[in-house]
Amino acid sequence: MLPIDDSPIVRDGKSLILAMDHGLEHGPVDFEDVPEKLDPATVFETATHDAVTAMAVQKGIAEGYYPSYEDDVNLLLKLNGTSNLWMGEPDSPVNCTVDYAAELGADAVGFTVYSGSNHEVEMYEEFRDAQESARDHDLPMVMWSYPRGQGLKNDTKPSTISYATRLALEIGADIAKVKYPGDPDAMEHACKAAGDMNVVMSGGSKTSDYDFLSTVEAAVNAGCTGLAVGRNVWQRENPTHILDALEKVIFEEETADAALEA
Ligand code: FBP
Repeated sequence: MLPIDDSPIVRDGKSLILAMDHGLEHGPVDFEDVPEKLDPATVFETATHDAVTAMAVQKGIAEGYYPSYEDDVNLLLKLNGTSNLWMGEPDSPVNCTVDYAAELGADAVGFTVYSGSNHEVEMYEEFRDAQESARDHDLPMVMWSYPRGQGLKNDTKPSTISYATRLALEIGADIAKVKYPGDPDAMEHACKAAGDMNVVMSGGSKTSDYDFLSTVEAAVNAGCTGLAVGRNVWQRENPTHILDALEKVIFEEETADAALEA
């Protein structure tokens, strides 16, 4: 872990990463209720909101759309990613090198690691290469730390999430992105297990404004330095409204109630 407070993807020690790699990870099904969002430019527009410190996308989306937004959006280039069509043990092929991410203008790189999968050994080796190359380019490494695989029956239980944050620190991530373990005490323990490394909560499938913001509030109070979110923002009719509220909860440390009243 290196100090990353000066990175553009961190503001006042916090991050709000807008993720849109779902077309690869889940397929176009995630855009069914918001068909206009199939056009990646619409989500880049959302990412120009002041609260968003970076947008996480795959290489092809960055190539096609980032040039029009490079003055207004910080790019977090996701280096690996897999489709939902793959039915084997969790794995995630490397689709982009750090060199090419840097060429595309990335401010940070992202990498999924499925610890516990039968493919863990290869994934750690791929992560090592990417992490060391990211160091050469002075790019922060955001790790989607998702323990998963046939040996793990429950991938959000407290001991799994604290293991996820700790192993991310150990293998050289600068920010770990993890699922919420269900309660604030478990989240607090997971943040402590990460030492001084930043931990951001993963957004998950769409819920109500209040449920979503209260979970974010709980995560921030527990020590999370922000959020990496996709569906809970761009699947909404009005992403600006939820981003206004997230800005209050994450950066101004307001309650979910206060943020929604404004
Ligand atoms: P969401 O906030 O929509 O859950 O997005 C976060 C994210 O990590 C995306 O980057 C990724 O596409 C997706 O979740 C993967 O989710 P999962 O592997 O749990 O289906």
